Amino acid sequence: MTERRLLLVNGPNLNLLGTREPEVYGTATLADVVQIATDAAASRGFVVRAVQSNHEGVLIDAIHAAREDCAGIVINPGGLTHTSVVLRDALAGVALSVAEVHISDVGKREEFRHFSYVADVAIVHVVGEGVAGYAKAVTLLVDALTGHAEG
Ligand code: CA2
Repeated sequence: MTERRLLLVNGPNLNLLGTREPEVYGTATLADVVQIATDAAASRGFVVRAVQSNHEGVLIDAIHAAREDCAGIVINPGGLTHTSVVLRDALAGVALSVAEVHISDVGKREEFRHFSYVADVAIVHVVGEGVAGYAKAVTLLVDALTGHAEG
């Protein structure tokens, strides 16, 4: 592993965090999410580069660029989780370790949220733990990258 950097990817509509649907997504903002992930990474000597976009191609370009200088990717693909073969192909194509995180418990919501195109290209899955789940995803991914044993 050459770089101690993670790419944090947040997909469509996650820029709205903290503005609507607090009963589903809580009251934290996207800026709070970036800080939570950054703090969790820093405690293990990693830095975070964060991207959020409502445009699939922007996310894919950021994932491709991560090949150059990132050790892994933490991603909440938003609704693209359930629809996007191209996002999945991008993640598989860069061959970096991936952590998938969802704020809500998608398995207990509508049927269409139960399937994830990303799930089987990710080595870490954190679902339904609110925005704290981003810290857990970062920690589990860094542990996997650095060979830290589960305990
Ligand atoms: O639970 C999650 O993190 C999701 O990835 C969030 C997506 C949803 O489509 C997935 O099924 C589960 C939606 C993100 C939209 O976030 C909003 C936040 C506040 C207000 C409106 C949308």
